[in-house]
Amino acid sequence: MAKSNGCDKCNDITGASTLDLLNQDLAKQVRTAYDRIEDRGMSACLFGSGGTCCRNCNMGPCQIIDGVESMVGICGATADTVAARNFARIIAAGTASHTDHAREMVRGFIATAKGETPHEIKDVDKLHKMAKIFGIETEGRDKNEIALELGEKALAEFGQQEGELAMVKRAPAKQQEIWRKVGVVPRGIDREITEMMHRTHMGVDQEYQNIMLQAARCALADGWGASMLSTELTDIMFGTPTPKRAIVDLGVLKEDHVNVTVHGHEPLLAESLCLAAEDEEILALARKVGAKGVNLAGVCCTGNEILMRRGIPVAGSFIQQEMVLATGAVEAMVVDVQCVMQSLAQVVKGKHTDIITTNYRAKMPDAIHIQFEEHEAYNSAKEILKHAINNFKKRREFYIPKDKKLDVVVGFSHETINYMLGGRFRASYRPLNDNIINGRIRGVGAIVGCEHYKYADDVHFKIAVELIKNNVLVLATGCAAQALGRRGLLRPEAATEYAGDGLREVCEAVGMPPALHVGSCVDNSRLLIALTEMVNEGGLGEDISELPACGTAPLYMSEKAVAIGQYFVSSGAHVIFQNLPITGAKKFTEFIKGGMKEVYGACWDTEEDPIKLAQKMIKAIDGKREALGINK
Ligand code: CUV
Ligand code: SF4
Repeated sequence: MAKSNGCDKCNDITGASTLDLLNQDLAKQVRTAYDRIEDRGMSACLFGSGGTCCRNCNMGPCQIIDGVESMVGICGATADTVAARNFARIIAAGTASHTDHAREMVRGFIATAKGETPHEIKDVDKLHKMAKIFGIETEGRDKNEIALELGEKALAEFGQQEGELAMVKRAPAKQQEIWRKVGVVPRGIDREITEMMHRTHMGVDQEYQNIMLQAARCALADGWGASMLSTELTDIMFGTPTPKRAIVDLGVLKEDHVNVTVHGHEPLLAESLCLAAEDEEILALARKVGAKGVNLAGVCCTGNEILMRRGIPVAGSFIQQEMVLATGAVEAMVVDVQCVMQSLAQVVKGKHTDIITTNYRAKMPDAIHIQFEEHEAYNSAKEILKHAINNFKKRREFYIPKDKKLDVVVGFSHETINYMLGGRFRASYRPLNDNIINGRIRGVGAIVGCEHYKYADDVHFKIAVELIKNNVLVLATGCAAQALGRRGLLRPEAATEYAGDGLREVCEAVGMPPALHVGSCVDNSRLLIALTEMVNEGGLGEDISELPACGTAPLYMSEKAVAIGQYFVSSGAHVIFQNLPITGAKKFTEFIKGGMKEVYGACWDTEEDPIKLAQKMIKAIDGKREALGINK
């Protein structure tokens, strides 16, 4: 890594271990996103950044300047149309990613119900709850039979053409009414994505408000459809997360073990690797090459999935994926889909590490491909691990940062939050609502999404501390949650160290951290349910838009984060990002940041400065408190 790189730049964002690693000779040759941004020598295109570059047809590409008559598109498209189309396509791509992930999970779920995988139906309680939502008879039926019917009904939701997605009716009644009135209830998951792509084709929908109606429907198909299906069925199969201690740090790699890092998103592969890593044959092979065993560690959202359910440590988040490999201590990085940098294969050049792609949908030059077969999950996983074990003896120079391992408490599914606050005998959100009403807790702030190279300081940490200090309970997912973990905010002690008096009191009484790790990106659907339960518990208004709650994905990188943001806004939750690609279109920006509020009771906002962003969140929360008459 280049000298200047890092040290000041990724100092805070990636934590002390990264800094330690960067100072080692072996890491200095590795090139990362931080180096590449410096080497590019040009800044991002203003049209692209502002959302007004259109290449939707071959008369263009057209760069549009708002308000300059000669600078509309060749077809006459205005800045507002182009920015809306681009924004909507980001949402469609994000939704498609969650959808394709969810589809694989549902297929794995069906295979599991049929007894064709090494997994089993673990959470029968949740199975029954979901069966009820999907109108499936449970009385006197075997769990696998129920699961099979649930899986098939879930799979049908992707290709459904008419009607409403089943889980829409989980939302607060008033929210559903709004959606029906404006016509944005998702009909079928794939249909909404396809229609979005069609409507943004050249010469179709050219009214930004109308484009955004479909964008909302598409995003809702993600939040209340694809993502929620993925979360719930994954929970039923692999267990609903419960609180557990774990570690998030580069230092989780082990000198005397075969280190296998799992990176990507779909936990079918990762769960199979977890099972296979305990296999006697695998352990024997590991011992034969002189290792004590196989050490699995997660990266990105796959990391979150196995962290939440199994307490498997996380080696690094998105922006650290190259640094994990820079240690020279990883035998294989096993990847599936999403958020995998193409640079990984270059980072390991000359090292013994293999990048193993495992999914036919996602291959990379210079990586090794071992197809993960879901019907042969266990054997596929063993084959992958055997490959890694063979690399162990080839390990040469390596460096694992030591003694900086940070403890975290994770596993806060919405059921857990329920149980934790409500107690053993009456799991409920009542105590949370009561604490919000009596003012001990000011409100709820969600910090979700990715990280990227752009900001030197730890944006997530600063926002979280500002919120916690002001008695806002933080719920976190994705790489943002890992970032908070690296900075110590996912420990119960953090309440004593950082929280305002009211929040501290509540956290100390229950023994919970002031920032709760709720899961991966698809698990943002847990937040939709948590918010809904708060509404249903009473005392805080009739729908999500009345709750003292606000969300942010400050360092968003992925298109998925925009889809998530939009489904929160369309569900009534105010969302603030650091920036959005809309600035080149004035009326569209006004609509996104204001007009949308009249439709959904919530809108988007942007703020670059992390502290000011947090203060905006607090202001939004206070506004809701005021309206509820509880802002004493
Ligand atoms: Ni799905 S989407 S960088 S791994 S959170 Fe991490 Fe989370 Fe963003 Fe990707
Ligand atoms: Fe240009 Fe219109 Fe074609 Fe877009 S659709 S590239 S604005 S001509």
